[in-house]
Amino acid sequence: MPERPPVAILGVPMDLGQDRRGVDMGPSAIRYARLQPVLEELGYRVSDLGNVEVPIPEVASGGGGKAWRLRAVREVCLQVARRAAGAAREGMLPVFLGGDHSVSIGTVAGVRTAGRTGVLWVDAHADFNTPETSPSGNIHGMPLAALTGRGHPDLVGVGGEGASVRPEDVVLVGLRSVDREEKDLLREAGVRVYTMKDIDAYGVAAVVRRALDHLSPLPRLHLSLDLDVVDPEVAPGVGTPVRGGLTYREAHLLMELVSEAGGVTSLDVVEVNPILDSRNRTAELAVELVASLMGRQILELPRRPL
Ligand code: Z70
Ligand code: MN
Ligand code: MN
Ligand code: MN
Repeated sequence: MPERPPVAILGVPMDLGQDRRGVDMGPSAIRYARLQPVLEELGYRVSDLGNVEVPIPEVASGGGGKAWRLRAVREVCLQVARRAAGAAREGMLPVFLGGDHSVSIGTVAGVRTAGRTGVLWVDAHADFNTPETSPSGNIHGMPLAALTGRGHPDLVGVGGEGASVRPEDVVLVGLRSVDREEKDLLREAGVRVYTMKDIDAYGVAAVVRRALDHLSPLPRLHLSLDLDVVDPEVAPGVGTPVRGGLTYREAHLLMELVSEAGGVTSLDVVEVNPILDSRNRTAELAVELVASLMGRQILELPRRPL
């Protein structure tokens, strides 16, 4: 991967994976916060591929039993996967703008067709429910389970035959809200988890180093950034706020350290809800965090490690 691969922005204005309106406006809010010019100032060539077409909840087809609007979510994710696969195979670095986190069933299924993909899932939640374990029936609580081959066959099947990612290629960071049966699934799957407690105890730097030591041998790295990982006092514009999240500086440091270690080959920015936000703060934070991930530094000087 060259140092500054061309970037492709793809919006997925989907709010079907949960039941609060507004997250469908995430792509607009993030574009309004100047994502493209900020990346261009960092030296990237950027094409905005526009949005994938998404039905509104009023007309979206259901059919999932204990997974709301399953049919419509699957259709959207199939489109997303097709676009994601195209961008990744052309050597572009796709940046996907959600939408709720169910969009990642499509993004990861697509990019992994270009090579075995490690997934760094940065989120207050584990998103590891199946329709059977989910207390809500909301598909945005299921994407990581589906990607590792668990849950409804129509979601697992977005990635074609078999699972999109191996559980041992997944690391979760920032968790602080996990459902009871979801915990059992996480344990059985054997994915790596660093909770907020681990961050409190060892610091972001140690956690990121461990996570990347584990994932960096793989040819591709996908970062899935759910803005609700950041503390709601800093990032209020999310559908499912949970106290005790990353501070402003911890969130930036996480991105800066991933960047320093060689960066990512694809990225999701999800769960920004402008209706619940205050003056687009959360979208602006999202763009800042992407900038830190994509190489923005406080000081561009050669530095000596401590
Ligand atoms: C809960 C559920 C969730 C994101 C909330 C919440 C899941 N575990 N995921 N926000 N991104 O309903 O499954
Ligand atoms: Mn999530
Ligand atoms: Mn979340
Ligand atoms: Mn949410």
